Amino acid sequence: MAHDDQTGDETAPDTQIEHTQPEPEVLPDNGYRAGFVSFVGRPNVGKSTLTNALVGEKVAITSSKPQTTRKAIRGIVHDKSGQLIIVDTPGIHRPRTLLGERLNDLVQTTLSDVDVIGLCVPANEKIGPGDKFINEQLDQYPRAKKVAIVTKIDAAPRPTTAEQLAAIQELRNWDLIIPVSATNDLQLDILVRELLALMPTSDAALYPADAVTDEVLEDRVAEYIREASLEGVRDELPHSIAVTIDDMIERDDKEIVDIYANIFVERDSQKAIIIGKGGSRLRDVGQQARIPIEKLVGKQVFLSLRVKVAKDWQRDPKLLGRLGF
Ligand SMILES: Nc1nc2c(ncn2[C@@H]2O[C@H](COP(=O)(O)OP(=O)(O)O)[C@@H](O)[C@H]2O)c(=O)[nH]1
Ligand SMILES: [Mg+2]
Repeated sequence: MAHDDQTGDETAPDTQIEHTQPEPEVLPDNGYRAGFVSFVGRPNVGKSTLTNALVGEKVAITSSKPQTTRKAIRGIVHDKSGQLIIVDTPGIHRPRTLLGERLNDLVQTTLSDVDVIGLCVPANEKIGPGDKFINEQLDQYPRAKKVAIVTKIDAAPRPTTAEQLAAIQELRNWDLIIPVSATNDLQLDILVRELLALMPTSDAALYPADAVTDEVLEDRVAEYIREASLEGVRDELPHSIAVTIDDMIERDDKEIVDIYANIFVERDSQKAIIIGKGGSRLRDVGQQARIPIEKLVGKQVFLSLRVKVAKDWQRDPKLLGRLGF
């Protein structure tokens, strides 16, 4: 209707054209910076938690289980002086399955492209062979600036953090060494400022001002379900879980979204564990997952979860493809 109102007004067409042009977020040459950073480090050092804390929204799922992160997920941090795109990767590890190999390839490609690599080492654990191995791998990416991030400083007494900072300094000639806590919001603003300072200057933002990730809605929903299903499972089972979404349908009244999802495991015995006695475990998974999903879609959600067996999918090229790897 607005369009009709404006017909006959001679100034209208020009005004309209101007409004459809994307407005440059900032002018060039004022020091605006934008670029990519990837956090690396052993499992459980807090890479995904840090990503979420900096983005201000849960874009990467976290858990104490290994291999929680399986994709390169981009989280976007907006600042008036620039834009930081964080690529959360599965991490560098020794591959044991075809899935493991694919994940390693993904990490390789990601790290070859980023502007900054941040090696995360927790304040409360001594630097070990695992940290040193990953640090040595970073020589393969000469293009990226290297930053050392001492994480979880809330969990260590000050002298311990100080010792860790000194120890990490011995590993290489870092562009920056910084202690932080993602859970207690310690020094995160400084981390953003310092990382931005290491980014290339840019004429404009790389992502729209309201974007927090480039992940599509369905993938984020699938990840929330996988996160809930990792809760309380042990041993090899976390590796065997994959989640796909068949459908997301808004009901006619627009109040409720029906989501149909599959939880894939590799063996019948695992299927029984996921479902639990009389379906009790699966119900818990659904309830847990619904909380972040409803927050994300902004509506009430009805979640239909089916557990299926895809035999040895981690080693099967065809199944890997079907499950999105
Ligand atoms: N005390 C404390 N715990 C943290 C912090 N960051 C992460 N964690 C915990 O460390 C565990 C692993 O975190 P996650 O981000 O999944 O590690 P990732 O495997 O490196 O991505 C989780 O249980 C987190 O809650 C932090 O700043 N302080
Ligand atoms: Mg992670």
